[in-house]
Amino acid sequence: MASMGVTAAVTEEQVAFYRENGFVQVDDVISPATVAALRQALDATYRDDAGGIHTSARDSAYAKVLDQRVNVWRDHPVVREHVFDRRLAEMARRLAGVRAVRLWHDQALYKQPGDSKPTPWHQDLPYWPMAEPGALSLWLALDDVDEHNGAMSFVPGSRRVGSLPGINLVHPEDIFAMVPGGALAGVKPVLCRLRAGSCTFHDGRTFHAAGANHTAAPRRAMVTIYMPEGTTFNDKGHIVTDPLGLRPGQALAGEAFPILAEA
Ligand SMILES: O=C(O)CCC(=O)C(=O)O
Repeated sequence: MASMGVTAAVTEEQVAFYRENGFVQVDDVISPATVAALRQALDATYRDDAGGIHTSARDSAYAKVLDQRVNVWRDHPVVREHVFDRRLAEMARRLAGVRAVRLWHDQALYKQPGDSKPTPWHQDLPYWPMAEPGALSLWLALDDVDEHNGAMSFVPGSRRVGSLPGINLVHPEDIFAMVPGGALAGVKPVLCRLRAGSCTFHDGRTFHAAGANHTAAPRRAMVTIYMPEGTTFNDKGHIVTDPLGLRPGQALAGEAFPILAEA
């Protein structure tokens, strides 16, 4: 795939920003040609209902929040090439400050036009069967995103409150009401408007949300989730680990969770 005009690495400033705030925006990480190739691959996957695990029926309440397909890399070489991109994984490794990162899973996240619903404020780690924190997501915009079509917002520093109960994404609880001692009172969320080909990284404990898609076109995002090497299974049920028969305390490792970057 073409790689002209793309950001090669995160800067020291971006690493420092991520460490302080738990998220960071990195512009132009993939080329327009790669954006086009990923759009084509994912649009075909959605159109043909083939590729990755489709997590909900198309007409379900959840699909109005997120029309999600998990681990598309297993079925689509173009997506695999993107997910296995060492340069992107190296950015994640440096932000996390670890020796190596493995793939947890990828996910295509479409907000379909029509009766689109916002993604409520939540953390990701409570949904993941991981005993340790540190996993982070690369949320890649495949369309320009802003407040009209589901751009993401993040609460700076919110990962410091730790891992709270998982939020129901269809009938959401108020996550801010769960924060001990009102620790985030007065902290303003940051909306990240992105051009297609730009991305954000966020820690699994960082509070984030996205508006509904009020436009006539899908909002297409491709997410790669990295976890520090050595992250262990905590026995929580999850679509990715349920078929694997893992024991609590066992490292999430091996073919299902390949190493994507190491120092
Ligand atoms: O794309 C969205 O609207 C939400 C994405 C999200 O919550 C995530 O990537 O963790």
